[in-house]
Amino acid sequence: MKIDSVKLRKILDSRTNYTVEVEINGFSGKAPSGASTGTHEAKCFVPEDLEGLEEELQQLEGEVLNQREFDRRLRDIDGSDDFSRIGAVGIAASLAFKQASGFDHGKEFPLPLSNVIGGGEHGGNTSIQEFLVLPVEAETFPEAIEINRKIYQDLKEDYAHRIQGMNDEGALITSMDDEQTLKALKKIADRHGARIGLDVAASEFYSEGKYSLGSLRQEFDANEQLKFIQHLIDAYDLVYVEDPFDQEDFRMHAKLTSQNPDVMICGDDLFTTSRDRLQEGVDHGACNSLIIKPNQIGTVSDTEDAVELAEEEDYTPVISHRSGETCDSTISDLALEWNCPVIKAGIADIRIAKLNRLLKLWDETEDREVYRP
Ligand code: 2PG
Ligand code: MG
Repeated sequence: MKIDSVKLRKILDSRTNYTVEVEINGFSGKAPSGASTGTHEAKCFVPEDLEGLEEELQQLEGEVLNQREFDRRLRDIDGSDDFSRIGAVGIAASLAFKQASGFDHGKEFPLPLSNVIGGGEHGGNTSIQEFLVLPVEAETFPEAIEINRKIYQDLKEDYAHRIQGMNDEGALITSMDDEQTLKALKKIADRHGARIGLDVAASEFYSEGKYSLGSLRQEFDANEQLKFIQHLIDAYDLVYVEDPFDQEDFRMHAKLTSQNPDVMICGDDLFTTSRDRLQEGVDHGACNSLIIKPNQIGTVSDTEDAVELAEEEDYTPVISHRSGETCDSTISDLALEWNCPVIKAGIADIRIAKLNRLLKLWDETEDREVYRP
């Protein structure tokens, strides 16, 4: 694709922090940001000299490049391994380039995995970061959205007396602890034929060999944490567990995976959308699923490399928003292009941009189907 124009600007994100928008040939890409970030993630900050960087990127005007070549040039301009010079400009530019060059949509739609109650780094009283629902019985994408919407609405009605607000991802903050939350959610999820998932985000409460679950007043070593997670899987029939252990602990992730071959055990902070980290996971037998976040690795083509390895190794790719978001919905298009069976994108606030994009694509696609686990 020929690059005719490049523009950069500072815009607001869902946390009222600044982030970066890049426009290429009039197509926009906006950088999201994480709160519970993995140590191996690409850097994602707003660089001070945006005007200077705009001039640098405008040097590319007139060139004809494909996505991989463009992403390579971004890395050359940045000059570091992890975008520590140009920060959020990298992913915003890469997404804008993808938007400008277009998508090759498939026909299999992802199931929405929706965060309905939250805690941890995103705000809330539970130690576990996200209590998610997966509408496993949905036969269409709109039906899947309807199930998750009803669960969220039912929670608001049935537990009105326990709800204290909404967190960074639009998930409900309640006065319940982790197990009370699971009990409450199980009742409602069962009513709608959905199953429950968790993003434990365990690195956020791990230090020096101990997992400190403040809300349950418990401190576990790695084996006790394994027992605790196994208890939650069994007691609440969990379908999905993300980051149950520290981000460097491939071995414990492997143990849990071998104990639960039918549960999606997913690595987020563990893999950081890196093909190399995923390969390490494959070698250890750690997890059978991975989170796909383009800004975690820094470009669209590096993200695609991780998706490709996931496909080869039979790991389920779960494409995902960040807790700091914009109305950019590129991940919805990428989910269809890359056949991701699941999209983790919240159910409320600005996150609806991604869901509404998929509703529109559903409407416009013939012979479409939604993923059935
Ligand atoms: C996660 C994400 C998105 P953050 O941990 O999976 O839910 O949160 O963007 O804060 O890393
Ligand atoms: Mg996570």
